[in-house]
Amino acid sequence: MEQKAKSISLPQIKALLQQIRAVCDRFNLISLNRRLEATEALVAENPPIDIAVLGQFKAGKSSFLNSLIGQAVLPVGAIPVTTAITRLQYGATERAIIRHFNGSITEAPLSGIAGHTSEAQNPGNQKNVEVVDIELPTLEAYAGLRLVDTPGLGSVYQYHKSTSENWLPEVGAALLAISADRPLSAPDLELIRELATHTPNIIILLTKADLLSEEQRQEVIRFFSATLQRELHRDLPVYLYSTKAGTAAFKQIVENEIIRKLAVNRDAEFMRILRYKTESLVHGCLGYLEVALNAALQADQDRESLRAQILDEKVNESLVLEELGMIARENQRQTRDIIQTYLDQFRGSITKKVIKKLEKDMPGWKGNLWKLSRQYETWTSETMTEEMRWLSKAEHGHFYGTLKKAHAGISRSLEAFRKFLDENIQKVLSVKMADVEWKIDVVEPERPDITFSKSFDVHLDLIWFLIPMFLFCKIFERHFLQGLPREVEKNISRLAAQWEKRINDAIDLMKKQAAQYIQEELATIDGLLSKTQGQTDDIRRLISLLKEQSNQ
Ligand SMILES: Nc1nc2c(ncn2[C@@H]2O[C@H](COP(=O)(O)OP(=O)(O)OP(=O)(O)O)[C@@H](O)[C@H]2O)c(=O)[nH]1
Ligand SMILES: [Mg+2]
Repeated sequence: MEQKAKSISLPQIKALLQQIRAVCDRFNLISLNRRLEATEALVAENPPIDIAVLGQFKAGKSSFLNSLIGQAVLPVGAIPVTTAITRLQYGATERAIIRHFNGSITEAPLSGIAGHTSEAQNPGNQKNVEVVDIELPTLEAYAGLRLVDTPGLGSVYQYHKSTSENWLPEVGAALLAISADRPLSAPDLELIRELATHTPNIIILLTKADLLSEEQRQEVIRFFSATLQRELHRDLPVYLYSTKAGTAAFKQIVENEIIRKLAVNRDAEFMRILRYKTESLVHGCLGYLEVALNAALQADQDRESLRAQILDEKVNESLVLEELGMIARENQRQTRDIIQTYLDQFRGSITKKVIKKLEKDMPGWKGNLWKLSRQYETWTSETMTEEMRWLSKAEHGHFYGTLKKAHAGISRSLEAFRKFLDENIQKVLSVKMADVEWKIDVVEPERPDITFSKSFDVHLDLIWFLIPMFLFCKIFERHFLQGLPREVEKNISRLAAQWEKRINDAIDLMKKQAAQYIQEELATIDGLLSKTQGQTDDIRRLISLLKEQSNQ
């Protein structure tokens, strides 16, 4: 991980952090928030590297730091003492700055810091101290670093533990203080695991080394190494320390090999820590995204199965649409016949009527065959139009048979579909659908505009100049009269065709309306079932984006 992390530049880190921020916000990953904030602050502020001394209570953390800086600044004692995070860093003048949770900042003399950082003088941190910053001119060699004293873990004071744990995301390098007389407890291992998400620099500081013989020390170190390998599969450097005996030698080693190394390479080390934290955040974020992905996949699967249960074979869109089409077609096929058969019964009476009328009107017509023909044409057109209009107006109520049948069929089919759908929804989602009235309107067709013209088959009139009318007048009159039954039949047939078209159009309209009901209803249900749809792809996209950007 460290190897790969080196390739990420500061702009890439910034981009990744933004990405992680977006993911955290979107999926409400509160647990990553604190770490993310801390890392964002590192990028924004470029603060000194925090070398934190952490560990169980009474491990000798504060004593170690006092020894390291050569000044008894931090309160120490035989009972749990340190109660607030205390940072030591270089400053031109000696001073202590007390930062409170409410944002207020006060200064205190160095001799008075125990009033803020010790359990005895600030019990339960009732003074609301967030952090105490101590500046010492003697720390000039460590400029760019901060030595951080933390409240001990495992004591009766739970908030000591939470104070230190809350602060962990800030850690740059961790010195895990373990008292030589209590080598590597289970909570220490836990702490190492936790630290590994925050820093690449974890060092074990075996304190109170004076309590052990040289042989025992080596034994403890071997024990550390074996346990760490077994439990965490890793090696960690172990340093010995004692504030009671041989301190100078221990101190020199710690200074040279830990502190000074970080001070000299401060910028490179800072970047290394930043990369590590960012990579670790990516890792954490990916972990959550995998969970989110699984949940979304599960939801997709559930949704698919819900969908399949709701839209089973009884609630099948294409089948019901086909059925509607069939009902419509079946009725449309019969429309013409029904109308035609009904109208045919009027053929005889209308024929009789128009023959009578022609017989009455024709004698008044004058002129040659051409003129006669024109008059006959006009007469026929007008008479038929009037007859058909009357017929249409008086009888159209009888044309609606198929329209009514189609309406009944389509309505029935719709009702059945709706019933099955509702039943399935109730069964699968335990939701009772609101009663919706799926009413198919019967749109009464408009009456056709009945105007009939041109009705001649043979254009005798084209040869009118060859025919002397005084001889043939009667013959033509007979011819015209004989043509009338055919005219009536033709016009009735046209009327039937016009009505057929209108009625079948109306049936089509009903079918479309029904289909629309069904499609809209199914789309609504699909919409309900797919509220989270797209999540899966989206999460996959985020995962690959994060992996790509972080070279993971
Ligand atoms: N024998 C021995 N005792 C030590 C050493 N360092 C510290 N002590 C003792 O260990 C006790 C605890 O020391 P502290 O420095 O207060 O320990 P701490 O880890 O800061 O404790 P908390 O702040 O309460 O977590 C004190 O009584 C010290 O005298 C050491 O090197 N050798
Ligand atoms: Mg302490």
